[in-house]
Amino acid sequence: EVLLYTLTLNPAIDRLLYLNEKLERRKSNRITEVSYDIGGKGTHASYVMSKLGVKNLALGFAGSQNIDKFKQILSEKNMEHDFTIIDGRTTRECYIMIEPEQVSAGSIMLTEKGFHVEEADIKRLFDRIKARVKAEDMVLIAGSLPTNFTIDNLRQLLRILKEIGCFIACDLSGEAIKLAVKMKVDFIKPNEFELKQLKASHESLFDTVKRLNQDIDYVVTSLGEKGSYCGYDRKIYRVIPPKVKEVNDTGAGDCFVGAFLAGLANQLSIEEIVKLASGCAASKVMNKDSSTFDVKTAMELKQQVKITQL
Ligand code: TA6
Repeated sequence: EVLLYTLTLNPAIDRLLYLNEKLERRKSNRITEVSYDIGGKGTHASYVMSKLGVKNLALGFAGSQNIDKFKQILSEKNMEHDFTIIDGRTTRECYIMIEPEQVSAGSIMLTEKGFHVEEADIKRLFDRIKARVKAEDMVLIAGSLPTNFTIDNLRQLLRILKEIGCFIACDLSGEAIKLAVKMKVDFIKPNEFELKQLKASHESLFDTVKRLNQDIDYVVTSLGEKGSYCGYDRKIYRVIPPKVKEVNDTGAGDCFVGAFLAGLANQLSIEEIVKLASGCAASKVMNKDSSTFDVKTAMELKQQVKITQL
């Protein structure tokens, strides 16, 4: 049986701040409600997988100082996890400001940079991965890296996974995504900005997806209003998601990735996978916090996703 692992190296506790009006400078902006959610991209993907009934385990680092709060959120979300606890450190908080939907142009995210990890902590995590992950499994590495987790550390991690021979998915940015491309992982999800960083000067973004797809089986990217593109098996699919009432867009991309990998683990066709992922992400943006989506709504929205092969 395939087991999915998500690896969130720099997780967060999201503090959701709901405002009663549009955020304005030089003014007291009143918060009407505060709530907490799990943060960090791999954890969100795990939540989606669990809700879709796909067996998975959330791995990564977590600070000992606020571990109870962190674990409480994970258990409220019915997520299985085995985080490597870093003694004396605190898992970061990310602040998500959500304006009323009538005036909002998208949520505002303020993200702490996160804790420092020692070489010994990194080794403990890597040993845990070596002991658990098997060749038939799938591993998603998602989100930012702790400040002192270097590109060399990431290279070591990718080498370990390559040696195991599992499916490697990466939702990374900057130098990290460049390395993932160089090491020919199996799945990447660059956003438009990241795709521009990966593009050669003379290339169109579309040609970049095509080129990346020669070495990377799945290249999924969102190009804003143009919808998203999914490159698989030398074919590029354009995906138009259903229109929904947006309440909070935070975490929609993470939700897409989690559902996409869940679909892959369940051996769905590429069209079904893309529809499932778009349906789940569309349901996510209708929800207030940064992870929640509704399976039933997602299944309805899935039917409205439009896919064309380019
Ligand atoms: O994508 C949403 C989210 O996972 C939030 O929950 C927030 O914690 C943030 O992204 C973290 O992103 P980062 O790139 O800093 O790891």
